[in-house]
Amino acid sequence: MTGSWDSVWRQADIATMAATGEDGFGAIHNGAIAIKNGRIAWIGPAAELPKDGIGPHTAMHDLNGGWITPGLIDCHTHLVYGGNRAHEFELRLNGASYEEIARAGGGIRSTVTATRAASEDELIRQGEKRLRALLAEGVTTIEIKSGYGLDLDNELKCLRVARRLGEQHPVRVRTTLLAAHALPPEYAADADGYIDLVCDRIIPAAAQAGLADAVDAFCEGIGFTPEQTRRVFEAARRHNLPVKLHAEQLSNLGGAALAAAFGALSADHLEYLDEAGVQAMAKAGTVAVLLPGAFYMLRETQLPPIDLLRRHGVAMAVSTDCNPGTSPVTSLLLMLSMACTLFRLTPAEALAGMTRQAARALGLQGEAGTLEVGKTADFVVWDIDRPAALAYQVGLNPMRQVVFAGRPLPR
Ligand code: DI6
Ligand code: FE
Repeated sequence: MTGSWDSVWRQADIATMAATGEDGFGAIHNGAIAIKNGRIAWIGPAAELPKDGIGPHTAMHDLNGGWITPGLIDCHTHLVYGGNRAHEFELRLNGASYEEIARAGGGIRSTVTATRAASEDELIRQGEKRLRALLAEGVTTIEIKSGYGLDLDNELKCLRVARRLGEQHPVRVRTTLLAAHALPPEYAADADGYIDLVCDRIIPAAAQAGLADAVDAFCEGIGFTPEQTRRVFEAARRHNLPVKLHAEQLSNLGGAALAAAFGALSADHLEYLDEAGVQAMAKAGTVAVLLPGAFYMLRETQLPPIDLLRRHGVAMAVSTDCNPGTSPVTSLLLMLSMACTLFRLTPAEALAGMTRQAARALGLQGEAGTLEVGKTADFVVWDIDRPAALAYQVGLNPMRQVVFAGRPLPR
């Protein structure tokens, strides 16, 4: 033992989410967590806590019940954007489909107009309202995509906003460049020309500025073809950036298998994924990111192939997809509930989906997502009597305390 611990948290049950033990939560009953330099230095049953780690300056936190989970990870969001699309929500409820609205120039493109018009400070102000809502439910790591700028300056602007949000709030931000999200109006008849711009200018500039941690694309009839997606992935590879993909959301173009062929961190949505795609993902270790908020908002009826994913051992993550069109959602706890009710995940699978598996979807599995020695001390104390209660009670926020990188946050 080199010096004493900075703090100890004890008298609570802990869902480490580490071992896939029998209960799926890796539970430690009446546990303790010791922190040194922002990392977990010891974790286990409180009765076994080594006494020699406790010194005169160790802050002792006695929790008197409740459960501790890893800080939640929202691994797929489009949190930075201008305006909103409540009007389209209304149109859809009056009978228009998402695809019809997109083809008529609405949809993503209307958000592009509002995002381009907004300054960085305005985007911060709008984004931080959504971010605060997520943090209030225990999110300590979030992925934020660009994808509403769709030109060099505006894509970089959105990535800078995402980075700044991470500097100004107690949250770890991973940024993803999603320039291949939709066709900007100035390239309306020239998708390949736009992909040239993405590959030759936007990806290199984002990589050089250190603004992107990964690259994503929307492979879909209303997005980009597999061939165009492949070009985006090749450009990402040239710049040593890992890839992810919006795949098989509205139709099956084989996007997930393509992503897997590039060793993608994740393939996301996946309602129309087939068994060949599942097998390719299993082989590559690509995480399936499930987005029940978009499924719900689009009143989708085709379920992602959960049983196939399970059977082939593909890791399943769960996220908000926070975006103005198909998932204006800023509650990860609601997604936990919906992953159970709509997708029939067990509470343990769903919670793993926003902790251990979400960390994998971001390439952060060595750092976050589980409570284990050496990992960053990001965790949440909840006023619940079993972890399933997080998915069961809708609209009641049982969060008591967040610890981020070892620091207790004010509530
Ligand atoms: N799939 C989605 O669900 C979001 N983007 C995507 O590629 C929707 C984005 C939007 O409608 O603004
Ligand atoms: Fe998305």
